[in-house]
Amino acid sequence: MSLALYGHPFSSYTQKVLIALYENNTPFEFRGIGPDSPEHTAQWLQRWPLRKFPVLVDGERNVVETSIIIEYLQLAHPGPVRLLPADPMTALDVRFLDRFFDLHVMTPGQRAVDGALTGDPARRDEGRAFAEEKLELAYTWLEGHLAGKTWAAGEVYTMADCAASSSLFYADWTHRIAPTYPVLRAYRERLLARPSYARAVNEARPYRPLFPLGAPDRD
Ligand SMILES: N[C@@H](CCC(=O)N[C@@H](CS)C(=O)NCC(=O)O)C(=O)O
Repeated sequence: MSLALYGHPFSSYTQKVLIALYENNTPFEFRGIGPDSPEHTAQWLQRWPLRKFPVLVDGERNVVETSIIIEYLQLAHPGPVRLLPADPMTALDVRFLDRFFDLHVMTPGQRAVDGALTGDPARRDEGRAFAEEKLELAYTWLEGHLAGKTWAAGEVYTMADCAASSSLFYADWTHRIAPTYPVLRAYRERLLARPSYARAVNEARPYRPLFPLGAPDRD
């Protein structure tokens, strides 16, 4: 059964799933959502009226929510890289960390982006202030958690690192990870050097002018 992914190359959650697909070299068709392909937008909305992307399509089946998509890929289209460990307790740690990056890094970052997208300076400032406060809490916790680890859950690359990649990428653009967090900065660099994520970042490069807070000249 052939796979298709509806999403946008510059979207953080789309990238989270692209990383999982690239890690295992899983064949799929990318169906970009945007003004250049209104047919994809219409199909996406029909498949998932809650208007969130990405959406994975496997034959007749629509799979939504990035963590579920990654777990689905491992169940239905497994490859050599296991993103969910076989040991249930280790898998629980991975799921917790995946939730951490989505809820405590991606969500505040999105709030800043959404505020800026309104075009209202007051909402832009409010979104940014919210993000800065929440991201500082997350950065502080991660600095301690990541000490002595290569990847989020230890020595093995997992789904948590897929979630970390794009959330920390855009979080740093929104509220810079200060030099006082050397462990977290080094982890972000390792994520960026991973070929699966480097590929996703390069594919999204042409869209950087879309970042409403202004894309910095790095990464
Ligand atoms: N919890 C969802 C979040 C998906 C999400 O927020 N996607 C963004 C794109 S990065 C989106 O659909 N934005 C459009 C909107 O919120 O209207 C997941 O993990 O798939």
